[in-house]
Amino acid sequence: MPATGCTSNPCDTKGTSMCEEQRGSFKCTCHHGYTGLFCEISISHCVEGLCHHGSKCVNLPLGFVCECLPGLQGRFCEVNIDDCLDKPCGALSICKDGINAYDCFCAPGFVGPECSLDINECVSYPCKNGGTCIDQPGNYYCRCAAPFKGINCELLPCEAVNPCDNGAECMEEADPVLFPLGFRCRCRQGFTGARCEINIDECSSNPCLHGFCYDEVFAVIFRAVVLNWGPGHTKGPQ
Ligand SMILES: [Ca+2]
Ligand SMILES: [Ca+2]
Repeated sequence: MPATGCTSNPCDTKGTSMCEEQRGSFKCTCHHGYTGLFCEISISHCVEGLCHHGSKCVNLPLGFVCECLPGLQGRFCEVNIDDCLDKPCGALSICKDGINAYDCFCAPGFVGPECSLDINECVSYPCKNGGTCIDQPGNYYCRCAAPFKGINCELLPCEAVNPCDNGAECMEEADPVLFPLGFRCRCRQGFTGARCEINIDECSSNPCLHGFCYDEVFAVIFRAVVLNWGPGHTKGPQ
């Protein structure tokens, strides 16, 4: 039986602002956000995907509100709060931001969910030839026994970095008293010093009698400039 008049309260109480009598019938005047003959239909402002990242959309008579999941903010929950801001993975490791979460990609030498655990590399005895292993954050250090060198004390002195200058030959020496560094340098002609780093000045003895002396790299070379060529003068070697 159709409703007649407003006396039977035909209009939806939530969506209706006023009921008008209309000659044996009625007219429901709706609040904003409601429609239908009885103002019983709520107009939905929420459409699929309006609130980001799966946050809940709550329909209101005059609009909507997004109830953001943790880690999100903004009117549409579109802002992903940076969970890596406080460097939870440590300064050396890489932090990848998630939603109210983060993933850590640990730098070499560290493990754990937040890369806070230092690997003790010394348990695998990386130092060779009697070297002492010292564990360090994210790394380790080998204190080598003489004469070995290298990151893992795996090299003889001459194998590490040639310690002799000017093309000198490096020779391993086993006597730790005479050669505490474990090597000596056999210098090329014209050089001296423990590492052959000194270029001998062959001109210092003034070998050129009547000319200029040029100190060169490998030998004494006399370049005499004969000023007075004649009897009584000796021509120097050229
Ligand atoms: Ca985040
Ligand atoms: Ca370590």
